[in-house]
Amino acid sequence: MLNKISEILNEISAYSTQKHDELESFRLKYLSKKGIISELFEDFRNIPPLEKREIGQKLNILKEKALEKYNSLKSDLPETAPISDSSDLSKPSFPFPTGSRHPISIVRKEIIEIFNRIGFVVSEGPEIEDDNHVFTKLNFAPEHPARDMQDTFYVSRISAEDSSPEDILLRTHTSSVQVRVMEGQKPPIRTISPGRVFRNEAISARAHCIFHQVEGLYIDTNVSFADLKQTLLYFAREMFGKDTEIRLRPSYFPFTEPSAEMDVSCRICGGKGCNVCKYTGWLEILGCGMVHPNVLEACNIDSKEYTGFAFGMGIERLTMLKYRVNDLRLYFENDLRFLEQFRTSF
Ligand code: 2U9
Repeated sequence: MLNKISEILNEISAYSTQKHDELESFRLKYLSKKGIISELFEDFRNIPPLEKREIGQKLNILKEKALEKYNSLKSDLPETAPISDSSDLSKPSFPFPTGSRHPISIVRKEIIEIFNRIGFVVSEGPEIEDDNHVFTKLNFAPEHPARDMQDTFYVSRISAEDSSPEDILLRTHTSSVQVRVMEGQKPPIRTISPGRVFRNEAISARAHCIFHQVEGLYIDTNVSFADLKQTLLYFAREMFGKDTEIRLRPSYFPFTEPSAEMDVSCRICGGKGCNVCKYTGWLEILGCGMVHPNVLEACNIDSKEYTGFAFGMGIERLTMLKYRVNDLRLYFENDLRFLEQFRTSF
């Protein structure tokens, strides 16, 4: 027993570590209830009485030395990150801030879904266009003011004086997309074209040089003004509520004849008159009409066999009416205080 004790004493005095887990192994090996020193104390019971005194003293010294060693190594251990009592590692992490949809995207999606339900399919086309698809085939006279540099952004213009079908420009409406659909497809055609358009306007609360439109086109045999009216009544009621009324006022566009502008009953005052509808009870939301025969013919569609209706609306204006936004510039400024107000589930 005495030999064993001195052997263990040597082991302990030679031992060194700077690692937490190794020191814990040291404690378990020598100092725990099932450790070597406890075992020796167990064996001590069977020692003959005459030897007990000496062996007992040595055993106590061994235990003291082991404890001393353990405490001094522990105090020299490097610091580790404390695990605070309050930290709960099963807690969910901080929520990541998620974005929200832009109000223009929300309203564009709503318009598309309404027309999808009655068979209109989305068509898209280039933002950089030629004069032919934006103006000439849409029955704009050669000297029409919309072609003017003051209204249209030209990328390249062949003649300084006159416009040419090859002039390259930023589209001023998405009707150009529908001209391309008509060129490549035979009726029946039922399509809507959402997209960005560009007009050389001074930026203000009510106008911007970039904005978004949805234009619609329906061409088939026997399409009448009554079809146009009923389609737009359906749209207005889906968009603004089932009690909404519409009215059509005569208007003029080069690409439609007859042409009209459509108002919806003001949903803020229910038609009684308020400052939003300027005390008229009505809000203008879109332009429309029967496709001009010249447009059909320019796109190789026989205007004696086919007729069609078309309509166009500005998404910014519809979004202003729906969410009561009073300054168009808010849509382009990316101010989170504005954008975060439009939370949707899609
Ligand atoms: C083809 C033929 C005709 C589309 C139409 C309007 C009337 C209209 C404006 C509303 C506000 C544009 O954003 S806005 O400035 N649009 O009033 N658009 S009819 O007519 C077409 C389209 C395609 C081939």
